[in-house]
Amino acid sequence: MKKIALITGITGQDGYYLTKFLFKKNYIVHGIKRRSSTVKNIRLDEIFEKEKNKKKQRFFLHYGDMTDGLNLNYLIKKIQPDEIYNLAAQSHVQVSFELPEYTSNADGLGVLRILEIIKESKKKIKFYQASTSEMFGGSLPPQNENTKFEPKSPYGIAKLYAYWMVRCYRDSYKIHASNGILFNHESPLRGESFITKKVSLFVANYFKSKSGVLKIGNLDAIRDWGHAKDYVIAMWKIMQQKKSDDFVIGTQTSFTVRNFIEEAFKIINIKIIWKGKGINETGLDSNNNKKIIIVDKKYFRPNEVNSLIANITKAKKVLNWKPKISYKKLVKEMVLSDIKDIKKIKK
Ligand code: NAP
Ligand code: G4F
Repeated sequence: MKKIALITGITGQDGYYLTKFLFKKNYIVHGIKRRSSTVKNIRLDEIFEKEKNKKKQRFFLHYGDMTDGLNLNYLIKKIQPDEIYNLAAQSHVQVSFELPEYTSNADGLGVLRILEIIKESKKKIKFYQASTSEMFGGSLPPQNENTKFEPKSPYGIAKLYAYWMVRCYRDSYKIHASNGILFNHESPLRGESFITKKVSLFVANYFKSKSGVLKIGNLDAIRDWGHAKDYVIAMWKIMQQKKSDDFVIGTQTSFTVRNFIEEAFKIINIKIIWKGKGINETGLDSNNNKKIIIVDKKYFRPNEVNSLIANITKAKKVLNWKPKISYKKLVKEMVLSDIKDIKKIKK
């Protein structure tokens, strides 16, 4: 019997990679997507194309929303999944300061809604929650499963609520429910308002046009950046454990936003020269001294998480998981993919 997976947030970055991975493992995949005024799902287009001519359908999409309990109840009862991967979230930290109530509803209460449905289900359904290193917030790195949580954003706090609900339902009702506490992971499919994609897109455009200015926030923030393709394997491995549990997933490497920018420009053979300090800092193209990076207050957050670096000792030991794609490879893949996309549009 093929296993049935239900993925919320299937239209997101991780949804794409997880769907592809679960097909390899012979799953039937159902996904929940939100209604929107456009029909395009750029990330899912490729999967649609490949799946549409298959004799036996193994890919199904349903309208739904994490804020709509009735709908979630209807879908889970109808689909009867073996595993639910809850990837749906308002996932942008800065946006969560502008939409704190909505973020809490979708990212926090949304998880409670699904756990309640699982609790009442006759079928045993396993649950994976997309928890985040953002929950560590102000706690000093390296962070592992025992590090104190000190979230600094409405997003981090909503996710922490969800994290504890998962633990509560696991302990109280013996539900197989796990938290994957994932550190930042990126790919060519990353949303365009996250820093890595914002930079790779700018670099690709600059390569083509030799013009433009990149407006940026905190250059000194430190992140542990991995590749989404590696991280969805960890999600699946967490789900396959006999006993549900919580795991930190990252690379154990760390780089600043400044370093990410330098590394991305290196791909197109440009060295960045930094001038000035703080809000007045700028980045120049060393070939022509053109100012191509400026700091803009608009991108500073009301409260910043300065440094996130994973300690993945437990994941290595229990899951036998470690990342395969290096930081340098990730940056290169993102920049080259954006250059290729620009060329396609120009054709
Ligand atoms: P993403 O690209 O932003 O995707 C989020 C997905 O959630 C999209 O499919 C989005 O739909 C959907 N969504 C948003 N609000 C929803 C709602 N109210 N109801 C139903 N669906 C909703 O995020 P990602 O990078 O793939 O991350 C996946 C999950 O892991 C998220 O929960 C994120 O918070 C968490 N996480 C991510 C990272 C990371 O570095 N990527 C690290 C730790 C944890 P639309 O396409 O319609 O917007
Ligand atoms: O790319 P970011 O927006 O990611 P952030 O805030 O770390 O959150 C991501 O990772 C979390 C896991 O730790 C996820 F849970 C979450 O869903 C999301 O995927 O920003 C990274 C850093 C921040 O310190 C930010 O202040 O880059 C800094 N930054 C500097 N300039 C900027 C910018 N971030 C963005 N988005 N845009 C800027 O212009």
